[in-house]
Amino acid sequence: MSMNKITGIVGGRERPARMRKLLIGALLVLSTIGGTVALATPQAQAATPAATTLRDRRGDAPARIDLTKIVLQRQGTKLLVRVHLRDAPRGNNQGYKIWLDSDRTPQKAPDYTMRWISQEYGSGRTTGWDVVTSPWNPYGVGRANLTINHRLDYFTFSVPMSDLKGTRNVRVAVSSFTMNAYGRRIAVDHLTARHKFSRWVHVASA
Ligand SMILES: [Ca+2]
Ligand SMILES: [Ca+2]
Repeated sequence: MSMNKITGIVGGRERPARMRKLLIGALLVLSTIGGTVALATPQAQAATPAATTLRDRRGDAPARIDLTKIVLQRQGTKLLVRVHLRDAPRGNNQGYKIWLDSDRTPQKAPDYTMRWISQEYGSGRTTGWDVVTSPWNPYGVGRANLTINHRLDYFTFSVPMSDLKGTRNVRVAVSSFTMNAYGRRIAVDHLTARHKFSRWVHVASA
């Protein structure tokens, strides 16, 4: 019992040291990136726009693909796109597609897409509403990362702002679907409607 207590205390005291190590590691990583360090200054943080929530009707699709809200938020050098569902996605029979349109490009079509289908995810540039793929990755060759919260009902893509070509405002379209054993869609939900963009959302200051 006493050993457990001592271990607990030592563990508690050790934690700040470990945190410091992690912070130093993070700073080293940041300093190697070079140009992006400027974004970590207090001025730049103060200018970061607040999170924006875009809502979709609740109950218009099966729970695991039922989009309820999409939250867009700049975080340093990344844009976070968090997709909230009525229930946590599980299993292999769900797919999610997200498109981003930047205000810095003249085309009305999307510029960038992220997708998570079954166990695979990818991201990249678009041709119309399709992702530009490579022979090595049929889901795209962009640099967005996926974080899945299996316990809670959301997942998050983080997109490097550098992939968005200096965009100040983005708009987003989202769709989700369930598939049968042959990969055929059997239910679909869209953020409001198919291939319909949200309003423009401010994500970066000049
Ligand atoms: Ca919905
Ligand atoms: Ca909907």
